[in-house]
Amino acid sequence: MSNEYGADQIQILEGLEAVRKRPGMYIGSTSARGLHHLVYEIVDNAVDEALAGVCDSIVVQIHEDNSITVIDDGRGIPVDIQKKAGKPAVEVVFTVLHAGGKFGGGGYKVSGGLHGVGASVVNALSEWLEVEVYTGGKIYKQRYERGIPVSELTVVGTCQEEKHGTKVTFLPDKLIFEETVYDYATLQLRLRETAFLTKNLKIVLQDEREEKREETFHYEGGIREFVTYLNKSSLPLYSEVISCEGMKDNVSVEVAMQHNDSYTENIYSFVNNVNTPEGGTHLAGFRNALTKTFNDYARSNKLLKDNEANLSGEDIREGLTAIISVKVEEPQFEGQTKQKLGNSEVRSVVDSIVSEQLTYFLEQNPATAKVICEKSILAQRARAAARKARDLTRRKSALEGMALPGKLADCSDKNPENCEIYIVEGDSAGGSAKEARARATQAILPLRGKILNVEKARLDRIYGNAEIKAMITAFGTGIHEDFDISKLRYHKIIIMTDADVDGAHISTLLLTFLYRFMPDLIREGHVYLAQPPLYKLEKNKKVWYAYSDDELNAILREVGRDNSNKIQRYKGLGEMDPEQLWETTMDPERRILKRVTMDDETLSELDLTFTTLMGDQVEPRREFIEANAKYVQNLDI
Ligand code: 28G
Repeated sequence: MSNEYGADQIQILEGLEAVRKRPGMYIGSTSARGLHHLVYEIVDNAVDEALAGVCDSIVVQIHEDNSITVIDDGRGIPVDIQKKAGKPAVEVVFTVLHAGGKFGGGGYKVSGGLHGVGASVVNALSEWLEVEVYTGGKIYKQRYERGIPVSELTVVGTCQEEKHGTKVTFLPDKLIFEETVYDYATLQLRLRETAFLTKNLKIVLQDEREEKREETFHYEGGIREFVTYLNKSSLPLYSEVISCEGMKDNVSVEVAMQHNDSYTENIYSFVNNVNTPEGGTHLAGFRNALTKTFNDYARSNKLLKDNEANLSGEDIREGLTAIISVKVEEPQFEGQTKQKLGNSEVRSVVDSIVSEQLTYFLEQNPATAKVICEKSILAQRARAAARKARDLTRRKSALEGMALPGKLADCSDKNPENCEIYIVEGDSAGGSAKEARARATQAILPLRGKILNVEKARLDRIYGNAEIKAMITAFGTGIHEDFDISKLRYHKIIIMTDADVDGAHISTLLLTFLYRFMPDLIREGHVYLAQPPLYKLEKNKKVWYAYSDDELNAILREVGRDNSNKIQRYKGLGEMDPEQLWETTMDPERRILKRVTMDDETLSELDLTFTTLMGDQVEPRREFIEANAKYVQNLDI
């Protein structure tokens, strides 16, 4: 390597240093999230090649040491000397900040999001990185350590003349990242999403670590298949996926949608393959087209009578699963988290393409059109009923003050900061908890049986549900637009359920309710999961409690395993007497609580993962919540 330090070199070193000094500025964070971002950055560059129509397969490998390899069969990053820099273009791509993205040339730049900063940032944050380019029958290779080239770009071998592509391998720097172990499920989710959004692109994910796995994501139907996939846990209302596709003023638009029998709206929008959880002009254009087109159709086909009000957008979107994917050459992102598309021209492009093609679809498919209109009319009526029910409870609470639910055993302390409420499954466990509690600061609200799944019920039923009403009044905050966190009556909301599958299901449903109706409680860290023990072990009048199988085994190793132990496996909270419940699960000095924490980014992403990608499957949902819940032990000490 040359030892001369020109102005260019100095600039490059300064750039690398800036990235290593403030990694968060470039990849968001140095937590697990940032670690996974490194992969997305490299994969995004390969996807750019696919979008340019010159790459149809990407392989991602997780190696045993948690280094990552990404291989594409694109054109290969150019290896010829770039005039301006006097270096191979590939070296420029990996060492010069912001040189990763590609504009123009008929392609779109994928990385339009917050951290779309490319290969040089990944390189700077890697202990080492190796790039190989296959082109013209030769294999070129260069290696970097913490972003600095440690070899020239060299020909290291030959390959078939026709072979072309790029291979990048990197090891995230342990000096930078708090977490350096890759999570298969996280990469799987993202790569599957990318494959859905890029029709015909094949993405292979391989895990070479202990639990070897390999999966291929390849969807010839693109976002149409995405919609089918999202709807697989519920019943579609009609068999076809409706789709629109077009290009106008250099904006490309793809939309796919299908209603299911649920009551929630699941619309996901993307700009240049990047999810926009806050929506923007593309979503606004879609919604406008949808509302207008369905009202026009319903009126002209007499499904809505002259004296009936127009369907609202919400009515039409009830139970709708949709994907909106636009490609824009220079996307502008707005809003606090820069996740909202701002380009105003996109609104009318999406509106006109969807209006025109949806009108045509409805005319061609009158049976389906009728099903959707009828569902929307039902939604309209239910919404009116829900409004009435809500107005009634509002008026009630204004007139009579909050009447607390009868089942609530409230605490005597009136300072919310000191107070906690245990939401307990079942009357018998509720009874034990009422006896066990510290009356001054701990309130108990027993819930009976399975709680309503708010994802599967209309608003009028949700507001009418006794358990949900009890929680809303006990918390004191109100919900939705009435929500006021300053009125929260307990700063800890503790969900206490049996340590079994049913208990896990109930706590998942409760968290779903809180997430949907009072997300700020989770955001602000007020929500906790109690951790009841799984085992009680007695020997020579001494007692141990174990909260996991590992812990039980550790205790057994310590005290010795013999016939004089009487190990008791707790099947439910109800099996514990009040004293045991206090000692193990409720005493602030001794208990373990899990705080459910989610940052804004997780909360907005949650929509896609939580509701639909997991659907009715309780286990993955539970795992997701657990992964986002942090242990808080002996909180008050
Ligand atoms: C495997 C992991 C990640 C990539 C390409 C291909 C080209 C390219 C990448 O160009 C723009 C142009 C020259 C510097 C473009 C090849 C046009 C013609 C490419 C990847 C900037 C970058 N031939 N494949 N970049 N250059 N794959 N995969 O990164 O001046 S990046």
